[in-house]
This record gives sequence, structure tokens and C-alpha cells, in this order.
Amino acid sequence: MRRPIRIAVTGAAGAISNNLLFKIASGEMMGTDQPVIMQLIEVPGRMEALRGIAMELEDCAFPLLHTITLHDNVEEGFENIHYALLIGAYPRGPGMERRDLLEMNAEIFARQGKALNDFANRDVKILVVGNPANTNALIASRNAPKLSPSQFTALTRLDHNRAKGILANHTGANPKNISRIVVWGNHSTTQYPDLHHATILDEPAMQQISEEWYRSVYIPKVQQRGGEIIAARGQSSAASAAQAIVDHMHDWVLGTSPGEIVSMGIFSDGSYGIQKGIVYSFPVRCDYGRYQIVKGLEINEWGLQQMRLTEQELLDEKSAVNHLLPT
Ligand code: NAX
Repeated sequence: MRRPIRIAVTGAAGAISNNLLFKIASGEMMGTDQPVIMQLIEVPGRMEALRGIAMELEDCAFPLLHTITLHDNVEEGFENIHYALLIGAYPRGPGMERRDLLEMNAEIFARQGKALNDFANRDVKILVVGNPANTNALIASRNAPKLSPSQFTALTRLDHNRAKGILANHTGANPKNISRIVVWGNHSTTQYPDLHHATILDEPAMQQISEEWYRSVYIPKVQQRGGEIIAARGQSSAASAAQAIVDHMHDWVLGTSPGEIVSMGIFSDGSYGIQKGIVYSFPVRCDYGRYQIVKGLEINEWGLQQMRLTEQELLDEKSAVNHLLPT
């Protein structure tokens, strides 16, 4: 048996975590031969609920669950961790402007960045889920000068999985036969779900759907899926978000399947003309615990416009929090 790895989860008593923690403990994320130590973090007022979840985890008697520790602060919770799943965030309340949400969360993610810098393992891999995820990842990274920006990622795998699921449903294909979907940009309604490189049973996906359906039905549906779920359920996506977190971390750590492309929010290195210094969703492949942007995909003029639109939103988010970023 391998040595246990330490995984911190913030927002550990929330809806996503309620689905996620059991998957992690069962080995679905890091492999069925990898024991885990879970360092679960909540705000002080939710510690009792967190204790309840810890009891449920214990009651599953998962062979891979080595230890659970509970924390009401990130400084203790991030001690010696190898992985950080930053899910807890300040929720958008009625009448709150996007700028207010950005500022409230900037404080949370600045503190978390500093705590990662000071207490986590030097090789820690970080996934930011709490919204606005891309810009929160940027803030955390800027507050962690000892860590490389490449250690910080944001979740756009839910958008990627949605793009695959909705295409599978429309064409009647099995999701396992759909490959090379790309979601570009922000985890928001400006994201660009791109099917121009995608295949269904190794044939180009764009030849199996109409351009009209792609542009006027499919893209808005993927972009607005989060809102559609809130309207139907009265709550935001939780189980599918947990699955996307598992998929993102699994592929980052254990590798993508041969030939496959997945979407990850990562710091732009200037690829495809996207400005450096923002966290943007790119097509990547992972191997040996590292991700690499898939280069050389051909993008048409219309696609480039979509990519620029979502880039602009991220640049605007960045300038809204710029005064809070350390220089
Ligand atoms: P919940 O409100 O159910 O749970 C959030 C939990 O985080 C709460 O228990 C709260 O006490 C805790 N929390 C808040 N601030 C904290 C802090 N500073 N430290 C530790 N814990 C803290 O929300 P849930 O449905 O679990 O969603 C969590 C976040 O994920 C939200 O910001 C949501 O917008 C975001 N999402 C992001 C997605 C993505 O694809 N990037 C998709 C799903 C989800 O909407």
C-alpha cells in the first residue's frame, strides 16, 4: 500500500462536498490503491455540520480513508497538504453586484493563497471551484509567491462534461465515444464550448450536427446550464460538480487517456493569443502529474471572436480586483 496523501477541502460541509468527499474516500479520484488523509475546513459556524459529515465518512468504513481532521481555519487546515480543493466561497446574495462578489471572495482567496504559501507542501496541486473560480485562482496564486502559478487551476471540467453530455444526448452517441471537446475561457456564460476539433466515433462532430443547432441551441444551452439547473432544482449543481472535480484531479494526477483532450482553467502562457496573467480554460493533456496546453488547433474567425469575448470578461474581472492584488 502507498503512503497516504493529504487532501484539504474548504467548504467541506457544503452541497458539493457532501457528494465529493465520499467519492474521494472510495478511491475514485486518486486511485483505488491510494490512501488519503482528509483535512476538512469550514467556517466556525458550520463545524457542527462538518462533524456530522465526518461521522458519516467514518461509518462507511472506507479502507482508503486513513484519517479525517476538522479545521475552522485554513492556516491549520492546509498544513503539509499535497492537494487543495478550494470549494467554499462567499455566495452571491440578492441585490449583490458581481463586483461585490469579486471583492468578498478576493479576501477569502487572498488568505487561502497566503496559507497555501506558508503551510502546504511545496508541490501542492490546487483546484479552485468557488466562484468566480478563474479569478479566485488568480488571486490565490498572486498571494502565494513561493508556489508556481502552474500549481493553481480552476474548475471548467463541469462545463466540459456538460458539453459532452448534451452532445451525446442530441446525437444518441455514448459519451465514451465523444472526444476532443474544448471549453475555452471563463467558467461563466461567456465560455466558448468548441466542437470544431471534437469527434464522435472518430468522425468529426461538426459533420454530424447542423451549424444552426450548434450556434443557436447548443452553445447557449451549455453556457446557461448552471442557471437552468438552479431554476429547476432551486439549488446549484452539486453532484455533477463533485464528479467534475473528481475528473479534473484524476486526470491531472493520473493522466488523460491517450489522444483525449480535457479543459482546465490554467494560467495563460500566451497560447492562442490569450493574454498572459489570467486563468483561462484551455485544451490540455496531462501526463506524470503535469498538464500541457494542446497547441496548433485551427480556430476559425468566429471561434476567435468567442475566445476573445470570454478573455475580455476575465480581463475585466482582473481589473475589478487589481487594487487587492499584491504587486
Ligand atoms: P454551499 O453553499 O452548499 O457550500 C459552501 C460551503 O462553503 C458552506 O458550508 C460555507 O460555510 C463554506 N464556506 C464559505 N466560506 C468559506 C471559507 N472561507 N472557508 C471555508 N469554508 C467556507 O455551496 P456549494 O453548492 O457547495 O458550492 C460551492 C461553490 O462552488 C460556490 O461558490 C459555487 O458558486 C461554486 N461552483 C462552482 C462550479 C464550477 O464549475 N467552478 C460549479 C458548481 C458550483 O456552482
